[in-house]
Amino acid sequence: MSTATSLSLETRTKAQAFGLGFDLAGICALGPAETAHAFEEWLDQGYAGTMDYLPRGRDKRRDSRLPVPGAMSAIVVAMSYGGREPSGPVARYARGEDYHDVMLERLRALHRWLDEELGYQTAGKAYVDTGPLLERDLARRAGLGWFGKNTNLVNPSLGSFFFLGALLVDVALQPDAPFEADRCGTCTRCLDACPTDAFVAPRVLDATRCISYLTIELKASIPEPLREPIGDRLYGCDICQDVCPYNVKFSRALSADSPYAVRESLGGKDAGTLAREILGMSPDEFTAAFRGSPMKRAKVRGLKRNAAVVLANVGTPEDSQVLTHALADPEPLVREHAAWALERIRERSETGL
Ligand code: B12
Ligand code: SF4
Ligand code: SF4
Repeated sequence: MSTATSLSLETRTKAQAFGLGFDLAGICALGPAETAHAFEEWLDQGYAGTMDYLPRGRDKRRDSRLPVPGAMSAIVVAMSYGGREPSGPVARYARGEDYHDVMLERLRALHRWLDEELGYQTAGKAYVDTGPLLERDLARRAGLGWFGKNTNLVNPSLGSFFFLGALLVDVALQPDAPFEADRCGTCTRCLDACPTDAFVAPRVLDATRCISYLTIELKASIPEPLREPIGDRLYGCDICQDVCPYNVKFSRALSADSPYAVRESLGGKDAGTLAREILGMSPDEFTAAFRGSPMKRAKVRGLKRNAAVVLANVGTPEDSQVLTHALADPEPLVREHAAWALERIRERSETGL
């Protein structure tokens, strides 16, 4: 018997996942989510805000056997998106190619490989934030890490700057041991660092206060009291991960060929430069600049809204021109934020703040 075939299917599957470029891989059995109660309570408190897809998929999220009928196991993977690059106006996860596309393609390749290994077609489906699954719950069960107090899944030797994905299959694979330890200990750095006080308690995030939600998921006006704490963040936020000692110590530098390396349209541009460029973009220019980027999610109107908030916080009276131009934007959302930003810049220049 060759060495390759003497290894278990589970070991070979994980080796194949590493070969496809994933940084962590583990297996868990599907079933009721152990943290279903935390999810339910979170929804009931209204912390999901306008993310209606979360309550819609409630039942399936509670039990991971439901999304794919007949599925028994999940092969859960994680893919690093760096962490050594400087923090900036665009969250690290969104600087390069869209992780949904990159990871789904690789998970589907893993599925095809599994079918070939087994010699028959298995039923299964790949998910990367694309369906009703509590991905962090699955990942902890598959041994990939623990729930940090900032709610992110943290791995002791990779930190938390990684995406999660799962391949659900109708094959009974031997599960890995779940990650039982809580390695946060007495640390509270993430909770203390959040500029919008979005943590209600350790591991409970009021998403409606989170900059990531406000700049990406929220389609409407950003509540005024939260605009200033957004600071220079144009899209997403990394603060509660930047301060985590596990990221400080164990996050990785992106390889030169990583699909998550920063795209040209973002380059090393500072927040003001980017905000000005975005406010001046036509819909076609926006499409060209952000083709294949996760930043498309906010749409041009959402990004212009965010850009106005950023300029309100870091801009100078010289930015009045681009903001005045935005007062004629076809979107009322953009006009409203531009008007507010002009007023803020005027106030700041008067008070010298
Ligand atoms: C909705 C959502 C958001 C919302 C809400 C986030 C949140 N914390 O709930 C918003 C828009 C704010 C958001 C932001 C971000 N997100 Co997001 N998001 C999701 C999504 C689609 C669902 C998460 C969800 O179900 N939330 C509901 C809450 C209740 O669940 P939870 O936060 O996962 O918490 C679980 C545990 O913490 C535990 N738990 C909760 N309370 C308690 C209490 C105790 C005592 C215990 C023991 C456990 C426990 O149970 C919960 C349910 O399993 C997932 C993809 C997916 N399908 O799972 C991505 C996902 C969680 N996001 C991801 C990322 C990368 C981000 C950002 C880093 C992006 C950015 N830089 O801007 C930020 C991080 C902000 C943060 N501190 O969490 C990654 C996280 C990877 C990781 N290492 O954990 C995911 C998995 C997407 C992916 N496929 O990679 N996100
Ligand atoms: S991502 Fe930013 S705003 Fe959201 S909880 Fe973390 S530090 Fe707070
Ligand atoms: S900063 Fe501290 S408390 Fe927060 S996730 Fe990291 S180790 Fe846990």
